[in-house]
Amino acid sequence: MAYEDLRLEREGPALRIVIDRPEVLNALTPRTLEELSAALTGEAADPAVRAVLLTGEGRGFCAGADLAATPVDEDIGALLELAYHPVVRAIVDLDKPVVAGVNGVAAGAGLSLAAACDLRVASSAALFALGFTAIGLVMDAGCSYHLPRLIGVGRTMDLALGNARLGAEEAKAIGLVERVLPAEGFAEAVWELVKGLAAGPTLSYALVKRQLRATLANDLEEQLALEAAAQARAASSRDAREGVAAFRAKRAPSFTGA
Ligand code: LHQ
Repeated sequence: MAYEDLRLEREGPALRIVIDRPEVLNALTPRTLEELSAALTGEAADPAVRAVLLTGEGRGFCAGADLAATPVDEDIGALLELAYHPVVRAIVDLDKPVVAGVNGVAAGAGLSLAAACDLRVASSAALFALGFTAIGLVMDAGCSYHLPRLIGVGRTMDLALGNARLGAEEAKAIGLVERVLPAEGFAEAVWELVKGLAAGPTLSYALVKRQLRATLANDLEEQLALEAAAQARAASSRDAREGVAAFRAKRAPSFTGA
C-alpha cells in the first residue's frame, strides 16, 4: 500500500513505521489513522517481521488528534470507534513486540498510542502531556485503560486533571517510559534496540506479551494455567531447542522466530 502520512522502512525482520507529518508534530487525521491501521494489520503482521518500531518524524512523536482536521463538534464516539480503536487493537493484537520510539512530544491520543505499545523508549528530548482536559475533553484511544496499568490510577488522575508536562526522565521515574536514550543519535539507537528484539525468540516474546496483557485481569489460578499452556507452546518451538542447545554448548543462540 502507498502511504501519504507514514513512512515504512524495513531492515530484515525489523519494521519501522514513521508518522511523517512533522509540520504539525505528527498530529493524527482520519487518514493518518487509517494508514496506521493498514500498516499494523498489513506490513507489520507479515510473519517475516519480528519487531515493530513506531516513531515520529521531526521534533514530535505525535501531538494527538489533529485539532485543525478533526471535526470535534461531530460524533467523536463514532470517529474513535472507526479510526482510533482499530489502531489500538492492532498494536495490542500483533504477536510481536511493538516499541514506541518517543522521539519528541507525545500528547493526547499520541500518548495513548505510546501507552498501547509494548515498550516505550524515549529520547531525552521527549515531552509527555495528556492535554485532553486542557481542551475540555477526556482520555481516549485506550489512554484510560493503558495508563493506569503503567503508572497507577492516582498518577494517571494527577496527569489527567493537571496536564503537567513531563520530561523523559520524569516520565521514566513514574513508569510511563521504560528507557531513555540520548537525543543525539536517538533514531539510530532505538532502531538498533528494535532490530535486537527482531532477532529474538519471537514466539516466546509473543507469548510473554499475551501473559502480561492478561495478568491484571486474571486471578492466580488463571495466570498459572496461562503460564503452563504458554510454556508448553514455547518449549516445543525451534527457538527453545536452539536456546537450550546454545546454553549447553556455551555459545550465543541463533533465533529464527520459529
Ligand atoms: C497541531 C497539534 C494538534 C493540529 C501541534 N493538531 N496541529 C480528540 C478529538 C477527537 C478525536 C480523538 O481524540 C482526541 C484526543 C486528543 O488527542 S485531544 C488532544 C490533542 N492534542 C493536544 O491538545 C495537543 C495540542 N498541541 C499542543 O498543546 C502543543 O502543540 C504541544 C504541547 C504538543 C507542543 O507545543 P510546541 O512545542 O510549542 O509546538 P507548537 O504548539 O508550536 O506546535 C507546532 C505546530 O504543530 C503548530 O503549527 P504552526 O502552524 O503554528 O507551526 C501547531 O499548531 C501544530 N500542532 N499540535 N494536535
